[in-house]
Order: sequence, then C-alpha cells, then structure tokens
Amino acid sequence: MNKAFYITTPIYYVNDKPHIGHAYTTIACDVLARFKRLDGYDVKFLTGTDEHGQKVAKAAADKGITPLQLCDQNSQNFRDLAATLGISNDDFIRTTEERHKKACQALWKTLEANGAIYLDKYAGWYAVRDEAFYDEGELTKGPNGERLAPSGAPVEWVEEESYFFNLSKWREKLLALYDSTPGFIGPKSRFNEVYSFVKGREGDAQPLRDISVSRTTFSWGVPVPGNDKHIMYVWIDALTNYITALGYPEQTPDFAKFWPNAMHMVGKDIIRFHCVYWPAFLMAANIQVPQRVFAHGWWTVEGQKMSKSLGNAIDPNALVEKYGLDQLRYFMMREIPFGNDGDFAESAIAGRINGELANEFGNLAQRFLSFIGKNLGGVLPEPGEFATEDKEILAACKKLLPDCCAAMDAQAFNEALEAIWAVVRAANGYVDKQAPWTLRKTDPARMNTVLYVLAEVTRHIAMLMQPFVPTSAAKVLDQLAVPADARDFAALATPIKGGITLPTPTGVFPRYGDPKAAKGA
Ligand code: ME8
Repeated sequence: MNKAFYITTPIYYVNDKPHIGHAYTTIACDVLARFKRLDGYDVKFLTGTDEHGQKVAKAAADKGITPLQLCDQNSQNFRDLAATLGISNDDFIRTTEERHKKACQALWKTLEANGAIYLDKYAGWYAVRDEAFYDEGELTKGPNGERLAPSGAPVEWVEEESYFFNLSKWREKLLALYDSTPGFIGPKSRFNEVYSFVKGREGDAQPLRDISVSRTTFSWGVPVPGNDKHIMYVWIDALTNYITALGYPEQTPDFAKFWPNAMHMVGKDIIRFHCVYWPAFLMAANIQVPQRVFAHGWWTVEGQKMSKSLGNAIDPNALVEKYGLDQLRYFMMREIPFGNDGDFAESAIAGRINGELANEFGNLAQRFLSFIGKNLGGVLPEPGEFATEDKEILAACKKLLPDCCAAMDAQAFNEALEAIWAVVRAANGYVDKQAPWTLRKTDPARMNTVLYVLAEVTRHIAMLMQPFVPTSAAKVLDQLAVPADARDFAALATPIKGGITLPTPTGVFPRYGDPKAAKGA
C-alpha cells in the first residue's frame, strides 16, 4: 500500500476577495501535494471556504444580499482562483454544505457526551474581524484610546448565554503533546510561541481558560444540536472541515487512511486555533490529532500591511496575467524562507524571473538542446566513458532527491529550490568549461558525452522542478522526450536513453519585460 499524505489549506472567509496571502498558502500546499504524489504517496489535498459567522453575515448585510448569496458569489472566486493557480486539490469544501453541518453536529454531540461542553454565561470582548474572543489583558489601546485586539481589530463587549468548551482541562495533555511531538508545530519559533501560551506565566491562576463555543445574537451558522437558540462558534465549525472532508462522522476508508497523516498549513495569524483549540477538541472527542501544523509568515506589499482600507491587496489573477503562473509560483516559494515574513515587491519578482528562470535554468536547457538540434539532427548522443567532472555533476544530481525530500518534509521550500539551483549553476559552469561547441571540432566523442551528461542533469532539474513550475517543467521534459509515465521520482533512478530523437527545442522561460517574449507559461 502506498504511503498516505493529507494536506489542507485554511478555509478562507468569503467576506473578502482572494488576495496574494490566500494564493501563497494554497500554492505552498499545492507544491507539497505535487511533490508527495511524485514521490509515490497517495495524496488528498483539501481547500475550501469558511462561510459562517458574524463577519460573513455583516458583509452580506452591508451589501444588501443574503449571507448565502454572498457565500455563493465569493466561494466561486476562491474556486476560480484555485483553477487559475493550477491547484491540484482533490476536494473543495464549503462549510454551508450539508455534509459539513452533519459533521459539526456529530462532533458537538460527542464533545457534549464526553462532558467537554457546558452551558454558562459569557461576558467579554469579541473582535468580529478576527472572529475571536479576547481577555482584557490582551487588548491594546488605539489612537483615540479605544480598545483594540492584538491584531488591531476593533472589539465589542459581548454578554450572552453561551456554551463553553473546557479548554482549561486540556492544558497538561496539550503540553504533553508538544513535549512528545515537537514536530507537531513548525517552524520552531511558532512552536515556542504556542508552548508558552499554553504553559502560561508563572503564578497565573488559570493559564488556559475555557472558551465560549456558541453564540445567540445572530443565526448564520450551524445550530447547536438540541438547542437551536445557539449557533456554533465559527471556529469550532471551521476547524471541523478537515474531518468533514474525510467523511466524518462515518468511519470511512479515507478517514482511516488519511487522518493519521494529516498536515494543516496555515498563516501565523491562526496558529492558536490550530495548535491549541483544534487538538484539544479532537482529544476531547477521542479523535487522533493531526501530525503537523505549519504556520508560514506574513506578506506585506511594498513594505505595507495589506488592508481593505489601504486598498493595496494584490489580486493574484492580475499577477498571473502579468508575470505568468509558473513565474509567480516560483517567486513565492523562492523569495522568502517559508515561515518568515516577506515583502512583495514587483522589482523582486522580475529579478527572479530574469535572473534565475530565464538566464540560469532556461538558458541551460536552451543552449545544449538547440546545439543538438542544429548539429546532431536532434539526436541525443550516447555517452562514452564518464570523466571526473561528469561523475561529479551526476553525483550532485543523485543527491538532489534525498536533499529535496528532507527540505520538503520540513516545509523548507526555498531550501529545496536552493539545492536544485546549486545544480543549475554547476551545470552552467560545466557547459562553459566543457565547451561542447569547441569539442565538436576537436573531440566529437567527448562532445557526445558532455551533451548526454547535460541532458541527464537537466532531466533531474526539470523532474524536481515539476511541483513548483508544473507547466514549464513539463515543457522541458517534453523537449528531452521523457515519456509521461517516467516523470515520477522513482524514474530518476533510470538514466535518460542516448540515441533518442528530441523534438525541436523552444524557449521555456521568457524574460520579463522583453517585448518579443511570449507571456509567461
Ligand atoms: O482565517 N500573508 O480565513 P482568512 C500571508 N477562515 N498569508 C496570508 C495573508 C498575508 N498577508 N493574508 C491571509 C481564516 N493569508 C479562517 C480560517 S481554517 C479552519 C479557518 C492566508 O480568509 C494565511 O494562510 O482570513 C491565513 O492563515 C489565511 O490566509 C487566513 O484566511
């Protein structure tokens, strides 16, 4: 049986249009999903939209439409974006679906039956923008002395009957989970942040407080079973999506196969929900916790926070149109170490497209493939005996797969790309030094070996680039006549065949800003 891997994006709120922050998480998950599939895993990749809650209800009211109308429109925007970004998701969940309501109510009933939920009264601060409750001590002061959530969102005082989840009782179990499974939260800085939040400060009377999990002042949500005056808190509803999609509450084969291998990718803004609340809900319902949650950093735009009021949120559709899809995917995965914050500057994307994709990788393939086309009738030569330099660069290729696997398992996308790029650069150095155009006159046998080595090196690079730049990598592999059924990572072990005829090469990575170049692949 193949190894299994379950990867999820956050489900995005439908009150807003998709922007590059959403695109970033979804692309990262897609790169990982594609990598794992090529590496022989059975993958299930889930994305979708979070459609309940006060924020969505307010946005619909502001527009004068019903919440469901707003959800239908905006959920479609996220679905369309996934298509535009070439996302290979296996399912797209909407929390307004019947399967989800059923899963939420089943989870609730289990929590209630296990004594983890009780009815009381809530009095405290709530930020609709974050859909989160805050303690007085967490709040900051705004410019006019008004109270603000730590995220900067306005807060309102809420006092109502509410169900509570007994989070305080799970503190020791959560700490034991973090202690026994340090890989549960990545990167390390986020692990530490969550750990100290749960541990609390020395002398705290109650470091982790029970949380309110239902609301009565609006109705846009999943009703609490047996008391439909209450609707479930949007986060208990939202988090449940990850098991809804596996068929919960049914014990489906998908659940048995994928849930023990689940990984949630999220932004750093929602780490508390995923690393504290979610494992506590699951433990309280006697459900296994996911294997890992990775929280990536935050993009700013030209140095500024993206916000509705600044109107500077970048539409990923426009970026794909302008730079090309593979170019955008490559840039996002390459530009900043995954986990760190980064700035989206248009000058940086153009630099990566021209400097790395066009000049380094594109040229490498172009140079020797057009040489073979022009001088050898397009036939890839058979190699002679390998010289030391050949063996060195081929050995570097062999190391790429294990190096990339290690980097990808740590979600260090930029490190995988750096490892690939070290070989791209070494290969360009190899072409310059071996100079096949000179060997053509002086030593044609040696020229054949050099061209063969270049084809084998380029095959390795293109194979490992497939998850990042699927369309362009496929074009390079087409030009090397690599059959469609020999493109998974297991096929790396079988060297390319000499003597095959290659198709006529064409440029794969256009330069950005070159008026003659076709728009990006
Ligand atoms: O939080 N930089 O949905 P959401 C990087 N519905 N990533 C960003 C970003 C930025 N500037 N802005 C947004 C929710 N993101 C909940 C999730 S999950 C059970 C429920 C990404 O629409 C990042 O992944 O506000 C962040 O966590 C997510 O979008 C928040 O999306």
